[in-house]
Amino acid sequence: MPEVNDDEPAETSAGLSWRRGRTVAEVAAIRSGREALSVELALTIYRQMVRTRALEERSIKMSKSGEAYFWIGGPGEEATNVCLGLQVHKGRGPAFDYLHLHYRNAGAMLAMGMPMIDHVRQLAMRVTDPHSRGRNFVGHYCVPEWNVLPVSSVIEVQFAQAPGTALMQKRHGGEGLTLVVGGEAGTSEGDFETCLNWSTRPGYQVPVLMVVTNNHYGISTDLNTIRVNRPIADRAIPYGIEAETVDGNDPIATWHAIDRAMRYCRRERKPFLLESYVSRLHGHSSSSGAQRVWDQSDPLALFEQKLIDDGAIDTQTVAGMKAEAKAEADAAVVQAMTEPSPTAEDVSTFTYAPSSVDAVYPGDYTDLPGRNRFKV
Ligand SMILES: Cc1ncc(C[n+]2csc(CCOP(=O)(O)OP(=O)(O)O)c2C)c(N)n1
Repeated sequence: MPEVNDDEPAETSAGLSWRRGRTVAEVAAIRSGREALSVELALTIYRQMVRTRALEERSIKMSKSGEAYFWIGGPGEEATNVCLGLQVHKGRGPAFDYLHLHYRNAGAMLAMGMPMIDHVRQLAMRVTDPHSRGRNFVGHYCVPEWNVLPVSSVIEVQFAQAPGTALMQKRHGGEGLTLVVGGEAGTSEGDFETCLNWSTRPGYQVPVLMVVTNNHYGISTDLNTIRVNRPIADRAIPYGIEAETVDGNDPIATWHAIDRAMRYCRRERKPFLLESYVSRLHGHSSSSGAQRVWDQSDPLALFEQKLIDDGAIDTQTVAGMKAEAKAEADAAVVQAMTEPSPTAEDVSTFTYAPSSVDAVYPGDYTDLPGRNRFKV
């Protein structure tokens, strides 16, 4: 299984082409405190962060221009998302990781290899949207081939579901883990406690990696008004769960924190809680205006400056990479807007998966329950 998900060929990337003209031998690694990443990996992460930001900014523009009616996403969470997506073991079935995501995880999905256009198709509500056929909110991904379970708008339910896939993985054997992601406000819901509890039952500890992206706000509610001033990660203590906090705006620290947490879950077959402190650079969603917030740290700008200062990249290459990402996002929008919308006829299509053991809806269920039964 690949250690890093990076499906695109390196030679098509403006981010790597600059090396043809110069050597990076003198820049051995990019450091943050005691931790470091190879230049190669740091540039891969940076490029995926640039692509994610370009997609998010284009998505916000779509919501403001009327090409889409609602936006929610993760500008400010790129470092955490990309480091997650690159380290997921993607595939179908219990040998691979299961993902119960949040609605701010575009960066993780792009890093795993999702084409930008599939995000745009959902945002623009096109029937070509492979996640929901144009029926769900943006960022509500579903990819059976990669064990990405449908994202729920109802926050935190993913935390109640996660121990289920993890239990199945533990029974199956191997190193597959279950990744579940959610915001800090959602941890006030009982579903979060359910995850802590059901992942630690005596004799049934399961490999769930809980990632809480703490952006300090639940829509407009300040975290300090709803919780004692303690890390969410401390909630692991009474359950005996291993936990860590990390500066989610620092991709180097975040990469290693995720690496440690994933190794622990894969090998020990036990849960881990990682709290990642992130920024919220465009407010909650388009419903609150999605204006750029300027008083929060920008993980992309910070990492970019570090790479430049350390001599790993130059400003010209940065500009090229950004232009390439913007063009990729623009092309995705142009293409998606030519594609058809869903029709009334397929409202009920794919409501339930076919099931040979379902007595109520056997076979391929494609209609509403009892629709014809009560017709006179
Ligand atoms: C069960 C439930 N309650 C309330 C909402 C409305 N709601 C949508 S997003 C949100 C805030 C969630 O905040 P947080 O968990 O910190 O995640 P963030 O959006 O900040 O990433 C709320 C309350 C919801 N979707 N589901």
